Amino acid sequence: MISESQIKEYEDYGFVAVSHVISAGELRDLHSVIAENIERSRNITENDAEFDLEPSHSAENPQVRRFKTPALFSDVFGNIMRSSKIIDIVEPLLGNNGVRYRNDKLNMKIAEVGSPVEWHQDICFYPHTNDDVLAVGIALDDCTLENGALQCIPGSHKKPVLDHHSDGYFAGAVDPDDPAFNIEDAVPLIVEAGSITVHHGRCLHGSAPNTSTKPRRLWLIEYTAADAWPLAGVPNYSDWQGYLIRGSDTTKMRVTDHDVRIPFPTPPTVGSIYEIQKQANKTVYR
Ligand SMILES: O=C(O)CCC(=O)C(=O)O
Repeated sequence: MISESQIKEYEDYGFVAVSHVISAGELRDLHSVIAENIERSRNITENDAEFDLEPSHSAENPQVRRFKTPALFSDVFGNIMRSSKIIDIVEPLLGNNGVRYRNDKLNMKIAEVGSPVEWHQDICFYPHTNDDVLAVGIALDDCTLENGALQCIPGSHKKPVLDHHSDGYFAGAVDPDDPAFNIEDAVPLIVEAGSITVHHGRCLHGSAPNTSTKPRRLWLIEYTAADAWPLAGVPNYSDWQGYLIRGSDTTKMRVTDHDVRIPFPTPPTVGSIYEIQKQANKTVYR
């Protein structure tokens, strides 16, 4: 459950952490699905529908940077994605307008290797008719500054959305020299394994490389209000209906006035966020 003061924190800052949501048994099950999939990744040499690989990945030393949509590939992940304990937290944060799953990904941040994620606002990747869009981060390891904890800028969700284009292409990252971006304002979300974080789709966030000897696995699940429609269209309407988790299905769209640019034209390096951000001219971590 989420308390009134945590809801207020989310509204004021654009992010909130909730402790002890995932049990030790669930963590064990999630870790064991991950271990099986890392074994499977030994046969993979290129990014595909399930795996995004670190540049140093090999069959001998498998290094998966991201598992794509584990909630759709694994019941262990899928059951948690749909569980009441997560949806009860998310529902009020989406304004009690229903809850729809959008996408999920498990960012692995391997010890001493894990790639950074440049600063961005998620809604720029998938603008919707309203901005009741958020991401839940389920900490599968303790998240620390050294292993690349997610960092957020408080209040950024209430400010104008920043430019995420470079050289005329969508680059999925803000220019660190943008006068509206100040990394000094960043707050690291230091949480224990089993805790969750929630950040608003407009919240500016990023994370540094993992320089520690411990992994930082963060499973991010994106949810939207049931009446938020993706401006890029719905690729498969029956999947879309199946992704409604709470509330009633509707073909009505709620439109609010917001200022997001469409993420086109796509850059030549299209793919996951790590590939898209290669398009950015200036970055914080590279
Ligand atoms: O894994 C992280 O630290 C952040 C990931 C993120 O923001 C994203 O994948 O959109």
